[in-house]
Amino acid sequence: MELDDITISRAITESFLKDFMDAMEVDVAIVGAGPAGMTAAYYLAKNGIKTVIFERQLKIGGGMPGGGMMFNRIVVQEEGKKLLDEFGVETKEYKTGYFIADSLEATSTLCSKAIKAGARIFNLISVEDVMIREEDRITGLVLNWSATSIAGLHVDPLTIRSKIVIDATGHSSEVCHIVVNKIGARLNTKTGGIAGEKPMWADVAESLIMDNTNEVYPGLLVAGMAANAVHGAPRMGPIFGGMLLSGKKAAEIALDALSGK
Ligand code: 48F
Repeated sequence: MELDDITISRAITESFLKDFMDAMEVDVAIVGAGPAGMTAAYYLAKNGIKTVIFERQLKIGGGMPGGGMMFNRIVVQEEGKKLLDEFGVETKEYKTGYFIADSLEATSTLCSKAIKAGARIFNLISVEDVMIREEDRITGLVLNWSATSIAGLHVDPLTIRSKIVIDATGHSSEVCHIVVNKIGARLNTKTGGIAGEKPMWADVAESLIMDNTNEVYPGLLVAGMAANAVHGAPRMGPIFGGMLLSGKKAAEIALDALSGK
């Protein structure tokens, strides 16, 4: 068979645009394809929820593939290991209660599980704003190609509608910052603002993250490191159980909200 370059170009363009158009009205839009965002996407999609992730970078995984200081391994505790077992990621016990996994296997498996469950991941797209409608509810996201801001181009964005948004942007908790900075909103945190993350303390950080995974503003949930950053809890470094469990919890909160519970 003789290959036609234009057919290849048409296949890519048509297929991408079909999926992108479909992503313009979703149940849950997740910002950030790190471990928390991809775990949330997996559990949502598995439950039949129309889910999309927008990721700024070319690569997926956020801080996971880099492991600890570029040593591409992650550590999880017993609870996190259970999720890695469910995903089919191999772990080895290092010492009692400390399990080690290959960060590339964990990242690629999570991504594959989320996509195969039905979630769509769009990389190279940055969320630069939110859409707010009646009753001050977050109702969607404003997107632009990451390349436009990298190149400093003045290009207007496009918008998608979503019943629920999850801020899974990690340390920067960017969606929450947009909401606070642009509309001076009070978040569902102790201070009403973004408390900011505290210095590294894995034990405390991992124990607080589940409580910190919540709805911080109508229609806006926080998951992963963004949850600790917004609520003023410590960072935890290369232990990833909390990221996975927080992503799962965010999915459960969204599922309850979508079913009217
Ligand atoms: O940072 P990230 O991995 O967040 P996470 O899922 O996990 C945190 C850990 O990696 C680690 C840690 C705990 O062990 O402390 O840092 O909470 O992934 C966040 C993703 O969000 C993307 C960013 O590129 C990264 O891949 N992101 C951030 N802001 C935006 C964004 C944005 N405005 N639009 C699109 N993507």
